[in-house]
Order: sequence, then structure tokens, then C-alpha cells
Amino acid sequence: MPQAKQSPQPPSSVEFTAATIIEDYRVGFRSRQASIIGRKEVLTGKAKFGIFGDGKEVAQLAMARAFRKGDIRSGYYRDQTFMFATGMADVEQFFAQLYAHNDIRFDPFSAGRSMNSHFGSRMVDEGGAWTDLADQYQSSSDISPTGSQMPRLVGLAYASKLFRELPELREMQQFSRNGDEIAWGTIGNASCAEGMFWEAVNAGGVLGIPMLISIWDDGYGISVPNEFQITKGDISAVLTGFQREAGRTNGYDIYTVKGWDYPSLCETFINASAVVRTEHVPGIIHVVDLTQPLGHSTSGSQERYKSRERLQWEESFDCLVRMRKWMVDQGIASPDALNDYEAEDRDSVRAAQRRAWEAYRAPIDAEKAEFVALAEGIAAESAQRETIDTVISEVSRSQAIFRRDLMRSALNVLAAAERRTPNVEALIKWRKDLGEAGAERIGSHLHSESPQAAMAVQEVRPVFSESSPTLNGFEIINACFDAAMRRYPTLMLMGEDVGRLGDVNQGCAGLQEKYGLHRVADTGIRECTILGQAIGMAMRGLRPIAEIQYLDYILYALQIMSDDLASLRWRTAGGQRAPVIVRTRGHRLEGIWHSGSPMAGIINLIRGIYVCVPRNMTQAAGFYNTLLQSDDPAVVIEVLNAYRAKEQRPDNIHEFAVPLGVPEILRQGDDLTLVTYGACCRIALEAVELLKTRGIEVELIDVQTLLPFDVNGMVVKSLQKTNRVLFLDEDVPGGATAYLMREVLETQQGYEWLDSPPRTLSAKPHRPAYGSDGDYWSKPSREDVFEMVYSMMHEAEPGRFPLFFQ
Ligand SMILES: Cc1ncc(C[n+]2csc(CCOP(=O)(O)OP(=O)(O)O)c2C)c(N)n1
Ligand SMILES: [Mg+2]
Repeated sequence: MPQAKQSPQPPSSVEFTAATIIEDYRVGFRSRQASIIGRKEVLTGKAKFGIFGDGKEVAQLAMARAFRKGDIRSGYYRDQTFMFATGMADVEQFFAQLYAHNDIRFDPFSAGRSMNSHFGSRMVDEGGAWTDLADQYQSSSDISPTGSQMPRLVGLAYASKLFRELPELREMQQFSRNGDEIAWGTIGNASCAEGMFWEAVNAGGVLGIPMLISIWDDGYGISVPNEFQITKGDISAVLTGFQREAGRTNGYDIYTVKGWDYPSLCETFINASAVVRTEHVPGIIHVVDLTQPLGHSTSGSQERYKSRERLQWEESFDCLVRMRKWMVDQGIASPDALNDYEAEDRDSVRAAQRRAWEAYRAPIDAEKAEFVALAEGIAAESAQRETIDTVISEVSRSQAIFRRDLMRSALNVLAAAERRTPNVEALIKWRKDLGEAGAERIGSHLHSESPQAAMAVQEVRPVFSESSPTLNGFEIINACFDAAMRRYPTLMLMGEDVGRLGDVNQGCAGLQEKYGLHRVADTGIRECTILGQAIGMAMRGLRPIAEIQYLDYILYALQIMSDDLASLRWRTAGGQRAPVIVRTRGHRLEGIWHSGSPMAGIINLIRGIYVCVPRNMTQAAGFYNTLLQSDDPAVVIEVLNAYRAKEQRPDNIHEFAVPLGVPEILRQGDDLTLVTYGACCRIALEAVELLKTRGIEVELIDVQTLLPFDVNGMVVKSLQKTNRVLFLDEDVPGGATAYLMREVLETQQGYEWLDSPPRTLSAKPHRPAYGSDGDYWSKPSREDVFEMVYSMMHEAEPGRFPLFFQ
């Protein structure tokens, strides 16, 4: 029996008959067959890697019984049985993903981009519109880093709370029915040793959200047993502090149940989910005694680390074996009948696997035939016939052919062909088309391709009049947020000190009083799950602006930004999105952990997310207005010391919109192009003034966004005039300035216009030291910029620009 510490009444709508139980068993059995065959497919070289849900089938059948339309899963790679049982996946799709079939019609989870058992449902249609989220079973898209499904889970569940409690969201029937939806987490026992598991569990308890976590406990994390993973070797034992005391505290209902005990599992999942759904009290179901008949994955064998006794125990406690026995004992099905079903199901899985393989092969085989025909034409007219024939016969013989092999062979043939005949031209074109199609097949959807793409948002210029007031920077941002909160009922501001205090720099001051505790919300100090919470909310149609208090602390959230948010749209080939706006502030305060500028780390890790680096609060406001119209995720890094600087507030603060990827020329000049962004704009401006006094006219360009970078090539146009360039920022040497240099010299072909070596000026390689002098000798200063620009001019014209300061 499950040891439910709370015992709610089961809903009467869940029906159990002999037929439904047999059908459950058959789903589990087919899932096991899929694992067994899948493993063979990998071991025979038809697929590259396999990880399967064998040994966890029965618990997932029970979970599926309690899962409702509108609910959403955030799980990991063991959940194929659950996916089959809910109909979110079928066996053919499962194999399509195993083979990496790059087509959403076959692998709807990831278009072959993720390894197998990384599931996800299509929540956004091909035109970029939301599907009917409240009326379908859903799975958020799985990722491999252990525990990384947990931060997102918090937000998926939190969205239900907002839908239930905020009258302004009532209309959103496509997304929620009164917040009745549960977010279902699944996680392996060993992954519970990850920090983000604890952060997410704590956040879920604090928030009081409908989140139900199932822990699949098979005693191991690959080879490492529970005693090395978890204190006391028992996750539910150490979770007891999270147990709620009914009527007295918040917290969780925690259940433990054996993974081979079908009736207890069904009872537990049904009862537990009823409380979570109706009362929004989170729950944890610790499913113990699970096994892993085929081992962890296709790499490695468990015989190397599991004792013979353990392996024997696993055999006899195999959940499907136990369920089968129970069915026979209860008279639900006879062994003969079950034998017949099993034979039928074995065949059906095999047939599905073959169909998936054929479907995967068909277009590639057609391309292979095209290639062979083209190559034969070239061979017939070439003196290198033998070499080309060898290439052809290699391709023809190969069984598990990939497009990669065709690309490789095509170049080999072209390398052997000595003349550019019509046949050779045809192969060149064929190879180019295959290359481009491959790039699209693998690379599409990094950013939004929908009509709401950030890059499609129309610029609206700021309007200033005589009555435009001059305000503190923070008041500008505050006015922007106030207008946006009024305009978008889905907009939620959240983060540390955002609510009551109105953020540490007052950008949100007064907004909680106006819009309520939920729409302007304080969170715990938990950057990773602030980000995850925002991802889950945004996946369910809400618009969070998630605040990370200081840029330096984005490192806590960076892994989730990188692994989950940045890759979400791409890894689902457009099937899911989370238009989160991450708001943070940085570059300039005090000391190591409040004035860092780790921009290269950020921009290199979060491709797929736009990065805006406004130099002042007006530009920041313009970016928020742009991003709120779009379905792309982005980070906006405000400049810390600009909150108290005076700026004129545009009259159209509620709607003026700054386009992404369009730099602004802050000063015109003919001598040298100085490229910078954010806080360095002010330093650069001061240096430019001093340089003017020595007769040097600098063209100062604020790039405004690092991702995307200068889409119209404004910098290279400036270079055509000045022929000299300096890149300036506060990152480490070779950090984001190296990125800027590569964009200008390589992407924009700026090297052609250079008369002087291109230079970078950045902070020191150490972290910024505390105090004014610490800062001065850590970060680039006005004097540094002056000296570097002046020296570059001196190198070009020593007579005109003598080194008066050296
Ligand atoms: C962050 C991270 N570290 C390490 C791994 C490699 N890895 C993959 S699965 C796994 C074990 C997970 O064990 P558990 O959570 O118990 O899940 P199980 O596979 O046993 O179901 C490890 C260490 C990973 N994927 N991600
Ligand atoms: Mg495990």
C-alpha cells in the first residue's frame, strides 16, 4: 500500500476494468519491446545512442491515468511509457527520433535534433500561433542535463496559480480552465542530488503551486548507488521537512510507493493528483524498487557495477513481470491470453520500428540514387573513372547511410573530376542544394520565424516635446513598465525585491500597489528557478519579465538560460517557445561581484536569446516595448549607474520601440571608429571630447544589441570613412570585444577598409577590485580610451600627433 501521509478521496471518474487494466499492461509491454528493439538498433549501428524507459513502465501507466488535458509534463529521458499511454507519442515516432529523422511529421518532439526519449508536444503551430493548450495533453521539451527539468516545472505549475487567481486572465480559455492544470515533474533518484532539485522543491512549497513530482528511484545514477547520492540514501526520508502539516503549514504531501505495485501506484497517483489539482498543494511521489533491465543506456553495461544479487533482485522485481503476475492472480487475464497479446504487441512494435526506418531512409535513398546517377555521368566522361567508381561503390554498398556521407562523397567526386562539364555543374548544384537543405533541416528556428519575431517589430521613434519632463533614469523605466502593465494583462514582473520594494533601483516602485501581489511579485533568492519559473510561465502563454538583481548573478541562471531557454525553440523545431524577458543591471557598481561584465560568457552561451545592452534607461524602455510585442526571449542589461542620471522622458514612453540590431552613431567623425555599448558609452563620450581638443574626430558607435549585431552593417560603413577601428568594453581581454571584432572584420568584411591594425580595449583579466582606485585599475577609463585612440592616430601620423603624454 502507498504510504500516503494525506489520504484524499479518489475521483470517481477514473475507471478500472479488466479491459482497461489489460490495455495498460499492453502499453507497458509495447514500451518494453520498444526499449529492447531500440537498444538493438543502436548496437547494430542504425542509430547513434539509446536511452530507454525499461523498468519504469508501470509507475508511468499509473501517472498517465491521473494526467488530464491541459496538464503538462516536465520530465526526463525515462518517460516513454507515459508518453505512449497518454498518446503524446507513438512507437513509430519514438523510433523516428532514435534514427534522428529531421522532420517534425515523423519526430514531432525534436525533428531529430535531440537524442531519443527527449519528448515534447507541439504547443505552437507552424504559423507560430499557440495551439489549444487547455484542451490537450502536453509535455515540455526534455533536456539531458540532470535535474534541469525542475526549474521550468516551477513556472509551469505557477502559471496555473496565476490563471486561477488573476481575474484579468479569466478570458484565456485556450491556456487554462481555472488553473486546474497540474505540472507533472519526473526525475531520477540520483538527479535529486542536484542543487536545482532542492531549489525547485523549496520554491514550489513557498509558492503553493500545483506541481506533482515523481521520483523514479532505481537505486542508482548510472553506476553510483543511492548511498553516495543522498543523505540517508533515501530521498523521501530527507524530504520529510517539506511535508505540510495540514491547516498549520505550507509544504508538500509526500508519498512513497513501490514501482511494481500497479494498484497502489494507481491509487497513489489518482489520490495525490486530486489534492494537487483542487487545492494547489504540491506533492511528491517517491516511487521505489524500480529496475533497469537493459542498463543505463547503450553506452556501458551494468554488469560492471551491479552485483549478481542486485541483478537477480531486479529480474524478479521487474515491474512488468509483477504486474502480469498480479493480473493472473486476480483473474484479470489468463496466461494464455497474455501470451497472445504479447506476441501481437511484439509484432506491432517491430512493424512500427520498420516503418520508422523505411520512412527515415526513403528520402535519403532517393538522394543517394540521385548522387549515384550524377557521379556515374561524371565517371563515364572522366579519366579518373576508377577513383570515382570507388566512391560510387562505397556509397552504394553502405547500409546505414547518412546525408553526411553523400556530402563527403560528392566532394570526393568533384575533387577527382578534372573538367567543369555539364555533369560536374549538375553535381555542384546538387551538393549545394543538399548542403543548404541540411542547414535548414538542422538549424532552423534558432529565433522566431513567426510574424511576432522580434526582428519584425516596427521601430517607433521616441517623440519629445517642450513638455517632455526630465527625470531620473529609474523614473523613465518605471513609466515604461507602468504603461506596459496596463497594456498587457499577461505581463508579470518578478524577482528579488521587485514587489514590495519596487526593485533595488526603484524601476518597479509603486507597481505592486497598483497591479497586485502576483503581477509584481517578490521571489526568493533563487536565480536559477527565477529563470525556470519564467520559462514555465512563458511556455503557457504568460509574459514574465524575470529580474536577476545584478548581472554578476546571472551566472546562477546561465546554465538554465543556455540549456533550456536558449535552445527551446530550436530543439523543438518551432514546436515550443518561451518569450521570457530577463531584466538585469550591471557593469558599474562596486567590487568583484557587483560590477562585473562577463559578456562573452553570456553571449556565447545563449545563442537563441537576444542580448540588449542599452546605454541609458530610455533605450532600455524602447527595448522592453519592442520585446513585449515579440515572441522571442531576450536579456536586457541596464546600466547600473544610469538610474540616477537625468533623461528626458519621451511622450510616447508607452509605445516607442527601439529595433534590435541597429546601432546608433553617438558622435560623427572621420578619423577613427570607436565601437562600444552599455556603460562604456559614457566613458567613450568623455574620451571623444578630450580627443577633439587634440584635433581627433572619433565616430562613436553604440551597437545597442550584441545579439543580433548590427544587421545593416553600419559599423563597416563607418570604417569605409575612417579606416581605423577600436572596440571597447568592460569584459576581459578577448571577451566580447573579440566577438565584436570578428563580426566587423569577418562577417562585415571590415578588414578591407583598414589602414591601421584593429584594436580592442577591455577591462583587466582579473575581476574588478573594490573602491574607486580598484575600479580605475580594473576597468577601461576615459584616459585609457584617450591614450589608445591617440596612439593609433600617432602610429598613422606621428608628426601630426606627437606622443605628448609619454
Ligand atoms: C548535469 C549532468 N551531469 C551528468 C550527466 C550524465 N548523466 C546522465 S544520466 C546520469 C544518472 C542519472 O541518474 P538518475 O537521476 O537516478 O536517473 P536514471 O538514469 O537512473 O533514471 C548521469 C550522471 C548529465 N546528463 N547531466
Ligand atoms: Mg536512477
